[in-house]
Amino acid sequence: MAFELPKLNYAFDALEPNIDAKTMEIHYGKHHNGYTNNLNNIISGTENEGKSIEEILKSLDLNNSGLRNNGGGYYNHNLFWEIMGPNSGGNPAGEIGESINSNFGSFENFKDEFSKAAATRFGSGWAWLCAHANGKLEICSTANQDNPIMPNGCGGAPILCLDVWEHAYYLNYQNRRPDYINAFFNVINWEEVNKKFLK
Ligand code: MN3
Repeated sequence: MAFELPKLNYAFDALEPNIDAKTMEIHYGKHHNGYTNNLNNIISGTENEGKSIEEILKSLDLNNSGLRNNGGGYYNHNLFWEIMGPNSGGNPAGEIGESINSNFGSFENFKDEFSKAAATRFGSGWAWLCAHANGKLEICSTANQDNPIMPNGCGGAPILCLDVWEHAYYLNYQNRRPDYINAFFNVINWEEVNKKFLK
């Protein structure tokens, strides 16, 4: 079974004005689709064929750059589309809201720390919020298409992520990554993040 580009739960223009339709169309239809196809070609006929993407990435050989970049690209964007949505944003409610308050002091502190991780990631990469088995939340960032479940990651389960590659924002924001990071908070689907947290 080959990996499939997951269906988007909303239209390309659903996240406007925070993320524009053209960026969504290219990001999903070209970039994510490309990672998916490359991943399938790379694992075809290897021991990784038939494994889940999580299994593949947890046991990844970091020297296998093709699998690292495309497997990471596939997994990371799957999560990214899921944790955004229209009519979203605001302050997180439920268990994740309480946990953010107890781990970071307040939602505002969390937002500052997460934004800083995203803004200071040099070049291309991702910012993450991860849940550890003991309930602790951790913010981290990774380069390129690396992620927290790879052998070089923080070891937590990713429940929220932000793509800070230029392809994620350049059409609309050009070099203004901080504006894009701010806008991202308007489209976070906290209900979905809460579901992932409870898992
Ligand atoms: Mn991307």
